[in-house]
Amino acid sequence: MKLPVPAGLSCLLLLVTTGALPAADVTFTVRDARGGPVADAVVSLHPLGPAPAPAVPGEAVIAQEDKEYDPYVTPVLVGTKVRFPNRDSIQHHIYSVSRPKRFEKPLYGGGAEESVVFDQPGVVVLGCNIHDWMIAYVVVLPTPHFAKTDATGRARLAGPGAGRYRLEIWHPRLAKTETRELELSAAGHAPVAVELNLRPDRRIRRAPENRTGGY
Ligand SMILES: [Cu+2]
Repeated sequence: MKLPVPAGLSCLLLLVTTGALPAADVTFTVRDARGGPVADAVVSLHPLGPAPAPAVPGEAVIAQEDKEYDPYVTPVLVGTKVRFPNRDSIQHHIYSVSRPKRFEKPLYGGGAEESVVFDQPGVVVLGCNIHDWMIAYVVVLPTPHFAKTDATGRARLAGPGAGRYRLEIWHPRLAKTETRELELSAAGHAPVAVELNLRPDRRIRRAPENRTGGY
């Protein structure tokens, strides 16, 4: 090799020889048809080979703050408990009519918290009975290998290890989840570039702030 060996590579070689090679990360760049960055896209890897040991679901938080849900999109592993703290001084009323999880958390006030366990895979849309513009998505996945793109359209997924995977890409403005196959080597994968044909943004904008009512 003519080039000097980077410090990271020699470290990698050491790990190979000890058999403790960590799974390499996979990076994604998601753009729309005009080349603009796409935030809030969920990328997930589903093994096509033997099923790995089941992962243990953790917890996630979707706050109600300043009369919005935060975050807008939350990918979780099946079985994850999502907490819904109300950080406003007013009441909200969370509901979902989505098939994977129909539920309702009637009016509860600031400082209070409810929670829901999402036990079926699929996309769950959250609304608020009081504030029409409040919307959030819980993307419930049967795999722990997922990531969400940031404002620059980038996501980094902690590598699940070598093997063949189905890559799924979901976004609120996609008509249908996109899929493709991805073969990961022990060294990971070259950065994956994805272009999405998104539907127009029909998100309801929040009501003006000059209302004098109690909401
Ligand atoms: Cu609300």
